[in-house]
Amino acid sequence: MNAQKVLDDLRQRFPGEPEYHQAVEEVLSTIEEEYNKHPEFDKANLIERLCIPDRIYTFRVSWQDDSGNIQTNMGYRVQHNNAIGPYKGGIRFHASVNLGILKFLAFEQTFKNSLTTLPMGGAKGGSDFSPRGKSNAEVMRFCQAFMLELTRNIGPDVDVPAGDIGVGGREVGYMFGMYKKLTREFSGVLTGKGREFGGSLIRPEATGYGNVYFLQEMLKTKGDSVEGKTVLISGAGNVAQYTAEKVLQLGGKVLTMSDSDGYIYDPDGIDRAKLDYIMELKNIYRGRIREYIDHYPTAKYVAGQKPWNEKADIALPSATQNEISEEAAQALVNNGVIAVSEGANMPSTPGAIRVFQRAKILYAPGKAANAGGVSVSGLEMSQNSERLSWTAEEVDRRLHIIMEDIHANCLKYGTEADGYVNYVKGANIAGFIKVAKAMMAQGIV
Ligand code: NDP
Ligand code: 2IT
Repeated sequence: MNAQKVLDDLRQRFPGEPEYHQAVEEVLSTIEEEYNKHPEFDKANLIERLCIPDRIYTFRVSWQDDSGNIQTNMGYRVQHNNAIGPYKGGIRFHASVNLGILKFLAFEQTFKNSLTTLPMGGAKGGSDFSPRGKSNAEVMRFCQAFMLELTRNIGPDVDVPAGDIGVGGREVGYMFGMYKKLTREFSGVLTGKGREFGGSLIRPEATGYGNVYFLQEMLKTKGDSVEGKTVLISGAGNVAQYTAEKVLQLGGKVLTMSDSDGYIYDPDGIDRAKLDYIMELKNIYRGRIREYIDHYPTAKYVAGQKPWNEKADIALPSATQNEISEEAAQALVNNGVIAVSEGANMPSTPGAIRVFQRAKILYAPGKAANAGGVSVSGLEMSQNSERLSWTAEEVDRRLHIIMEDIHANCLKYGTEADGYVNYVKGANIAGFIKVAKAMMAQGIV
């Protein structure tokens, strides 16, 4: 394959989807050499079949708001690839959602899920509906209307959705309820369910914990650890919260958290009590991060900015895609950052990645570092299948092993001649090889 040619062709066939093109470009540029070692791949046009989703469902979602108005949103499910297992991936509810963003996420998910060592294909879905500012009743009606359509396209052995931005335990619960009502079947069709109805222990914590376990593995290669390190975290949602929790448990100091309006910087560190406050603020009251400084006035709130200009040892972006620009990456490097590990999906722009790699700092892409979330989703599927539930210790132990395994695979395929580990290359090649072999074995389908 000629990566540039494939990419030009995809850009032409699918215009107006910059995030999808960005994700594909990153993967193709790193797997090209490995791919071309296998002429049989090209003969089977594996690359196009791997880049273009198996199928995409698009539907209108109509629902009634509390004032009696009828609202419409768009709903999508991108089933990208099921060569190694049922389609699997989250659902995102956010005003910014469009098909190109979901195609990038489903593409990334395919490689990520391959890395987890578990049998899961890649998918992503969502809607341009934003739960922000909506009542519980409105969120429930929307989730029900969304599931009314999606039901036909998913199933415990077909496609198993979960949460992502704007979709947490509350939304998964409402969607699960509607699926159950429509199909009269109690099955493990969604992951991230409540503990009382098949949810796995440690699933809420898994993405954040997993990212910090991955960070620990990277630091270990330098004989270093999280203890005593200062840490910048972006976001204040599910991933950010449990990332902060694990950093604190390991003796790190969390300086920042954020939302789409701005960030807070606490020079004394966000300790356990302060994190409890943030969890209550975000998860129960659904408040804004700026409210933090009303409670902790020694902290500052910076409106309209991201935290990357602050000085710290480690950065853990945990909000959204393209949240670290090339300039922000340069600021982090100038301030002496030693490691960047991505809790979010594709938070670093291509320019930012180049800055990190040129500076030869430890840099882990989301498809490796945030794979803990979907890994525990896979473990939730296993528990649902055997109608048993494992202890928190057991799930955490397995999560730990999976993150170590992903790290080892990155080293295997990403270590360069001078010893620098290119985790992007390592993750992409390791994820690719497994899917490619499965696709080759299954013929042209
Ligand atoms: P949440 O909805 O719980 O939290 C998202 C956080 O990011 C909020 O603080 C939100 O702020 C902020 N945010 C969202 N969109 C934007 C934006 N466009 N600009 C700036 N800030 C934004 O989502 P999660 O914590 O679940 O997801 C965070 C990231 O982690 C995403 O990239 C997701 O794809 C990824 N991820 C999630 C996994 C999971 O299991 N949940 C697994 C693997 C990756 P605000 O409230 O202002 O919108
Ligand atoms: O991006 C992700 O890996 C997720 N949002 C979690 C997907 C899942 O199926 O648990």
